[in-house]
Amino acid sequence: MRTSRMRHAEISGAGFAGLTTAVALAQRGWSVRVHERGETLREEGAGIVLWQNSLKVLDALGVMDQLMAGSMTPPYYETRTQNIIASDEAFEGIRWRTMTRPFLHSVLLKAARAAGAEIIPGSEVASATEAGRVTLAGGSEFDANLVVGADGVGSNIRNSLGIEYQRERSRDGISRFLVGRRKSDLVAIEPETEWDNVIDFWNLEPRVLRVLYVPANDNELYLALMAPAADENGARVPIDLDLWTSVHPQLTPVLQEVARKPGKHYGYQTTRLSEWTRGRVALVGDSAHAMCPALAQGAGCAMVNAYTLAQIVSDAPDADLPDVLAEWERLERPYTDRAQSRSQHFADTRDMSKGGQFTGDVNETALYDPTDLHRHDAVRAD
Ligand code: FAD
Ligand code: 5PR
Repeated sequence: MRTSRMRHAEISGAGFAGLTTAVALAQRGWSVRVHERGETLREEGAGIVLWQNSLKVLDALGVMDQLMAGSMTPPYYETRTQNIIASDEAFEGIRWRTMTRPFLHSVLLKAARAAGAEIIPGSEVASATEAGRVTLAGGSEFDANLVVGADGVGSNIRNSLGIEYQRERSRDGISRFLVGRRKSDLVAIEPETEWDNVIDFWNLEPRVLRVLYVPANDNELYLALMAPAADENGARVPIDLDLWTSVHPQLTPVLQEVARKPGKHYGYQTTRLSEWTRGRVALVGDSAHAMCPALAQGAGCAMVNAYTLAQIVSDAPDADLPDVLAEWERLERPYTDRAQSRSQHFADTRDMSKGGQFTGDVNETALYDPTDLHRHDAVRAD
């Protein structure tokens, strides 16, 4: 129930960014309405990896038990180049989970509803003003204390406010599939590799055709097939089965299942905005910071920023909200900027094929704890 003292948020987009914002705000006493352009509330797409930074958010939202029940932590994250093991990473001290995207979406959707958020499918937001008014494609208008543009890389909210951005495209792209695990169909690979691992199969010579093999739960397997966008056969969906099995024969049974599926080859891109906030509007997720998938942190950063946004606005009086949003960007954005740059670097150089990439500053994003109230003490003191 909305009371006069309750602050109200209008959110555009029920993806991972919008739903995380909705849960975190509603749990802090906001009235929340989420507009989702799609006619149904579900997540397209295949699998996802979450690291400690976003798992801390899910802990704080109180959904970790549910998440654990439908996700897994593979024993190793292995990199193979031309079928020779380049590294085997167990991530001592860093939590990580693999799962399907529809599963993560269902966990967040349920939590948003339980927290009292109203979620409206088939509702497209056309524009927003810095004073906090959103206009739907059908013409209805709503006023809010806070407007959140969680409407993805093509963000209407961002574009209607005239926020400028640069976009960089990378040469490679990826097609993503969910198939059955079928572990017993896969021949043992040498030396002694378990099919429960994440295995990043890089093939660079004579042609760049990479398969990222990610077990998502007991029954489902996420496969990401990477090829340069300019390679017509490599990037084709449905896939060219003969081509992919000639390079990755040990994956034949799962590639046969992939070959029966429709899909789309996605180009990588990085977008950098002049600002993430304008007046009472904040952008979060791919609308603000689309990144290459190399670090598997696009959704992770989206969830972290959604959570810290909800936290900072809830702690501040309404009159200060525009300033508080600017402060949120000042404090949180540098971490995301660095994640974008590192991810783009790996995408541009294909250096992940060397293995051993998860060291030193590369792990900054994964190790970031958005629930630590002292995390910015040094920055604030500046
Ligand atoms: P989106 O998921 O795009 O959601 C936006 C939502 O808004 C959609 O539901 C859309 O229908 C809705 N919408 C759009 N416009 C409007 C409108 N005008 N009105 C109302 N609703 C609207 N990240 C990870 O953390 N780990 C990974 O392993 C990982 N793997 C990836 C692999 C690939 C190949 C790619 C391309 C990305 C990967 N990412 C990964 C990144 C991750 O998918 C995205 O960063 C994340 O999904 C962004 O979430 P979002 O909610 O900001 O945007
Ligand atoms: N990690 C993950 C992923 O899905 C991709 C990459 C890395 C989990 C691609 O989809 O390097 O592109 C990558």
